[in-house]
Amino acid sequence: MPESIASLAVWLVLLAVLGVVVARARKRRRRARPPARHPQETAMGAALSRVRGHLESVWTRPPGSAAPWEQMEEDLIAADMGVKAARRIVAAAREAGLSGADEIRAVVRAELNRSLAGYDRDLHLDGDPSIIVLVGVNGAGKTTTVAKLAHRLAAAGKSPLVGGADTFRPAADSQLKVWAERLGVPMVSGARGADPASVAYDALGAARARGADVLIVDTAGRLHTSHNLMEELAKIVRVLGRDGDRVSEVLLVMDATTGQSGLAQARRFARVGVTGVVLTKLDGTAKGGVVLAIEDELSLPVKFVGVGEGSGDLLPFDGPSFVDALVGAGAA
Ligand SMILES: Nc1nc2c(ncn2[C@@H]2O[C@H](COP(=O)(O)OP(=O)(O)OP(=O)(O)O)[C@@H](O)[C@H]2O)c(=O)[nH]1
Ligand SMILES: [Mg+2]
Repeated sequence: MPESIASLAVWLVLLAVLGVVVARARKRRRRARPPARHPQETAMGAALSRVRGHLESVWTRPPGSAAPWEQMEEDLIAADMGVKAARRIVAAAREAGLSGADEIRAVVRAELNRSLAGYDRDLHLDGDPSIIVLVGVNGAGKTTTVAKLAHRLAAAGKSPLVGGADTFRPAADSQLKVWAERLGVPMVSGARGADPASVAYDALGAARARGADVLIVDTAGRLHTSHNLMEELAKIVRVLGRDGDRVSEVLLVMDATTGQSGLAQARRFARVGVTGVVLTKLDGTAKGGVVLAIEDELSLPVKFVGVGEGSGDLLPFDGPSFVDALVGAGAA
């Protein structure tokens, strides 16, 4: 039937033309769309929305009204920046004799950037395998952060192995096992009550045997009476270095929702040789300013922040994105 073949051909040509037109329109629309914001900025922005709320009163006060220095200091302290950082920031704006909201914002931005500059925030992975140990008080988010780091490193093409050296808390190893299975990452753990340092050492042996390039060790958080937690952690780090290996990173996991009171606890971990901080639960707090207090008081870099309970909810900490999220993106 030549007639129906001809009409079929016409339809096919029409469809092809339509396809080209639609594709071109889509391309034009894509080009017109503003560039997507960096996901880190938006996640950080969402995580810090409550802290930002504290600062809104400074930016939104009526034009011509006196700069509310005391209120501003209170707001910064309420965001848990610590008295030192809050005073420093207010003094900088005050000394500059500023009154306009935008000028104050620019000075606050510059002061925050200055405070956060100069820290080494890289995750150092040296050694074969590289060794990362996570420490922190109970409930801070260590086990979850082990999983998040494993996920992150695996996504970057590394082959992590996780070691469950929390042999104190009931079900600690099953919590980590669930994560390991979900992420498809190998895990070595010990029986409840086993020596955590031996478990960590076995995990190192397993990592070497399997050719894993990063070992991430989870530890207990609870202070228990028969052992001293700090002794236990120091022993883990010591034993991991027994055969000439070096622990690349000892990351102190801190819960942002505990704000300033977490600092006193954190100081006790100093003797374990902490190299950096992971600040968790930044998504659920108005106290994200504690990053400044941590760096002021502990002289430790915040290397990562946790912004949720999922394996992808760990962001490398970046000073300028944090400042943008806090005071809004803009000049200066
Ligand atoms: N919203 C939110 N929740 C988190 C984050 N990190 C961890 N959590 C939650 O905090 C709770 C405690 O986390 P864990 O990882 O078990 O904490 P831990 O430090 O290992 O606790 P212990 O082993 O008991 O010392 C869990 O419910 C986690 O899902 C985060 O960044 N944001
Ligand atoms: Mg745990």
